[in-house]
Amino acid sequence: SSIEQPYRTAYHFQPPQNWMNDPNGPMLYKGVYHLFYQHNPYGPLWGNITWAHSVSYDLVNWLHLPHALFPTDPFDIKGCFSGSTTILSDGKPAILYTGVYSNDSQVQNLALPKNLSDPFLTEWVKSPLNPLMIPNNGIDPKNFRDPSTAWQGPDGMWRVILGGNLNGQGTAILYQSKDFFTWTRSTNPLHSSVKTNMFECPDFYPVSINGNYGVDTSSQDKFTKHVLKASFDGNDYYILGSYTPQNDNFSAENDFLDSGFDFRYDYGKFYASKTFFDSSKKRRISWGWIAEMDGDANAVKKGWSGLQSIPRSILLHKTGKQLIQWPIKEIETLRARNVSIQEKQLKGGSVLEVLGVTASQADVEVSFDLTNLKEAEFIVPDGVNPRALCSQQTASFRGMIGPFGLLVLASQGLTEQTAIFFRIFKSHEKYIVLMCSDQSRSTFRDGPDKTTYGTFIDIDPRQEKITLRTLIDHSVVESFGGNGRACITARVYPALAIDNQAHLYAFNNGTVDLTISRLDAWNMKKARLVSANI
Ligand code: DQQ
Repeated sequence: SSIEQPYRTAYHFQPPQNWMNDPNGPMLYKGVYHLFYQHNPYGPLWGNITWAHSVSYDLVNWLHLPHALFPTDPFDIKGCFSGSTTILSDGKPAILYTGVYSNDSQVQNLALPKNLSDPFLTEWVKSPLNPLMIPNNGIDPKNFRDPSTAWQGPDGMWRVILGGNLNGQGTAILYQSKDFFTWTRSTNPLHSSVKTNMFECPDFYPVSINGNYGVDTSSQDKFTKHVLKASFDGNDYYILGSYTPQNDNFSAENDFLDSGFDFRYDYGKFYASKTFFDSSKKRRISWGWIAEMDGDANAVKKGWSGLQSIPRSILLHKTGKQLIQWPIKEIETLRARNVSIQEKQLKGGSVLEVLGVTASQADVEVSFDLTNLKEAEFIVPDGVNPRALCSQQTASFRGMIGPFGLLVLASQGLTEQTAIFFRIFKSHEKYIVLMCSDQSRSTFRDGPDKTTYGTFIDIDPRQEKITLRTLIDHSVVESFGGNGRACITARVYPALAIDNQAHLYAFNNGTVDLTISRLDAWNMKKARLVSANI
């Protein structure tokens, strides 16, 4: 079956078949992790949007349950769109989700567990009071969706945001409620942006300043900043700021995409993500949807579409200026045989094969030591688009310091390869680190989108090593550069480099030599994803 399904993943979350998009309502409830997701039960393309439901004890192995919400009522007949869960004051969970009327008008609805003594909360009941929020006063009825997890202010009132088009601006619309049933729209939205006319799947939560732990959405902790994430133009962008619950003022440090502030959870293929607070391990975890890039006809052929990212822990970086993300610890339980390389020189223009690992299903960590920074090429980074720079200067474009990094899902002889690499430049007073994920040679097939991705990372290479962690899983490559300061996820569809025909290399296509201070690669075991027999 792996020959017929070379792109099916081994340790990423996937439904047994058919279409999946946004993660919905992730939560931990009484020791069980829940993940709901946007799903088409009847086919591999978007449609018939239903909330599918899976549960786990470790966020790695999953049990697929019967679907939780079907589009069967007038207030959701055209789809049960995205939404979130909130653990209410009495400890009971509630779903807020978007329903679409037959005329495409969008509203927000509530659903509650049917039986709280069912440990998996299999059945959900839509509230007889639905819909609870309807588009009014300047809101475009077709762009009013995706309620966030709600949070409680010091006054005991619940707050929730949803994404909307308000007078042509992307807006995080704010609602308040005493009892979670009756919701009143606040006069002022939490945030509006002229950079887009719509926010999808907004998320709003505190992150601890100088703390190595996550914070509950309703926390009154003073040593926090707030993150506002919004999905638009195919990316998940975030901004930081300070939030005052007394007047619901979110004072953002900048707007989305202000010059110098292109902050994204991921600079590759990653969308409509959602976080939740894991109270058992005091961490905030994000899930994101990783779509296909191989066209509808091939999705129909293989019978499925869409992955979820490996769940990531999210923290504020010690500079306070950006977030850092890292694959949850539990994923390491899948690590099998380990190959390790230490203090190995990688001469300019050389390639080193990492042998002894199943390179189609692996976890790789590498750190590079650069000694001769003086040779770095000069660049004036202002106004330079890092993604465009990565597509011009691909992995085969010889530089001074770099490109160096990994060649993953590579075929024998390197006809096919996905290159994740760095280049170091110098500008007037500092060094500039560029991270790229180059898919241009990922397959010799013509169909797939082979867009190259890239970003600058705020690292001083004089102070620290350049590190890369890459999770490789058949048709997805998730890379974490600079200890989680920049993430790039890519979908790839190799024709040769599949299963045990895949190879892994470290490479240095710069002129200056460097040293691999350490490289560890692990075969990854298959996660158990099974369907409940109900
Ligand atoms: N997907 C959902 C919407 C959301 C969009 C529909 C984002 O609720 O805005 O499947 O991918």
